[in-house]
Amino acid sequence: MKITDVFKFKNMRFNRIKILRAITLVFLISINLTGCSQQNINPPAPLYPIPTDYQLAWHQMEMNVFVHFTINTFTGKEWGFGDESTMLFNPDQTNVKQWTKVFKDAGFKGVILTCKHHDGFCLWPSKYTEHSIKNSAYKNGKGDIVKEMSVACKEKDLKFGVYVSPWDRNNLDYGKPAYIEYYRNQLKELITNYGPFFEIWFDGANGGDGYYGGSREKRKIDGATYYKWPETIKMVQQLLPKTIFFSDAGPGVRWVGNEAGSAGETNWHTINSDSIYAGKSGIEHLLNTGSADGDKWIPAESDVSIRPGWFYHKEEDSLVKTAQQLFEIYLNTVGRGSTLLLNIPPDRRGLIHENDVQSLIGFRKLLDIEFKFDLATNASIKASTFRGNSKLYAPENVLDNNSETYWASNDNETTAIIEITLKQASIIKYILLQEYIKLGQRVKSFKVETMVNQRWQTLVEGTTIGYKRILKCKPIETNKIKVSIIDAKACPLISNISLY
Ligand code: FUL
Repeated sequence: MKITDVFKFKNMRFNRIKILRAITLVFLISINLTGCSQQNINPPAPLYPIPTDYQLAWHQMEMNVFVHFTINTFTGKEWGFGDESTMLFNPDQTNVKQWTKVFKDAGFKGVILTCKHHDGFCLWPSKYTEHSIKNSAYKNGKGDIVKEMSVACKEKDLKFGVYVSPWDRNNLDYGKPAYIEYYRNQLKELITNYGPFFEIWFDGANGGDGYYGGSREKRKIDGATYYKWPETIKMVQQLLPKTIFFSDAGPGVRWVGNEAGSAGETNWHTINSDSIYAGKSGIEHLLNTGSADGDKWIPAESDVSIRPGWFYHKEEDSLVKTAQQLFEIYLNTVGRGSTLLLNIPPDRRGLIHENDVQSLIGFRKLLDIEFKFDLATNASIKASTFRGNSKLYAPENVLDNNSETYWASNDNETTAIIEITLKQASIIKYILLQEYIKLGQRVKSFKVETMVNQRWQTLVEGTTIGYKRILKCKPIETNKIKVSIIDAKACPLISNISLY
């Protein structure tokens, strides 16, 4: 071999090493540090129906307050007949700032005020009726509770919504087409003077009899057709495009089917809307669970009162739900993917009663103690699969405290296992799971296991997860948790797992 050949050979070897290095570099770049592929993986397709932006914002509110306040507060009734003297309404120490402080301190995000209950009395000086606050003793007829509340909510950064009872036992025209005009005028009046509202409550109740401008008779309406809801909703939507409409049938959110603060353990945010309407009886179970094959996104709202009645009654002062009872309600509503609408009625002074305040302070304390520290923070996590091995869908996303990121499986996979290993063994009492519902609700069945003496033991089992699921378990010390998705409508997307 000539000396020049030796150099050529050496150069060839050198070039080969360079090429090899370059290939290795490209390979290393193509995988990230956690071993995930960086390739462009298609995101999961939405599984319709999916929530609108404002329904999503409503889910995220989680806890709102209902405020029932009217002449009933002064007569001791729950359903006023409609013939009560307007002068009876006189909450002479009213301080709505006390209400909003109590609500805000307890962690509520929005307030829905009964501007008009079934007795027809209006808490604002409506120009369409004399049966209102303008003819009451309150501030000599110069008061306006709806105004006061809309201002106080804004000051405390609470969203404001209204309840306007369709059933009106005072109005002469109730049951006739003219009343629908009256009702719509009142809605417009409220929206123009006090809007925007995050939610409007259309109550389906109708007990028949009433004062009705003096006729004192029974008036039954056909709940499916009388109110002409589609047109009323269209009218409101033109003025307030982002308002959530509550009724048994939505279209924004649905009634949960009971007033006990109990959402379905199986709770689909979807339901078939053509089979339901506000006030339809016999559909309570359906409303409670929703349906997996529902064609509309109409999630459940759980309305329940802190007291036995919706309105304040002195004899119920000792019957205010305790902090522990409120906490259980929280687990059975928010913990089952529903929004809690807790009624906290002002008393005859126009203040939230001391007993209610004490319960709410205790409730807040319990929430803060029980959910103080997420034990899954800094844990390590792995999954049996993740979408295209892409970092975008890696299991780490469920621990990153970011509701916009999520773990996902591949399209054809509807079962999967996620395993979390804590830095050190800790006592676990609650498991919190959240689906990435922006792309639809998917999980039909899951279980959570824990490692005890080197063996997996089932801790809890469930059906739906949805926006949020909190499962209480027997306190157990462990450093390993396994979440198995057993069945799903399409590839599951989990945005959060927390352990407390
Ligand atoms: C029901 C009404 O009849 C009650 O009085 C209360 O307002 C509750 C929230 O809805 O349908």
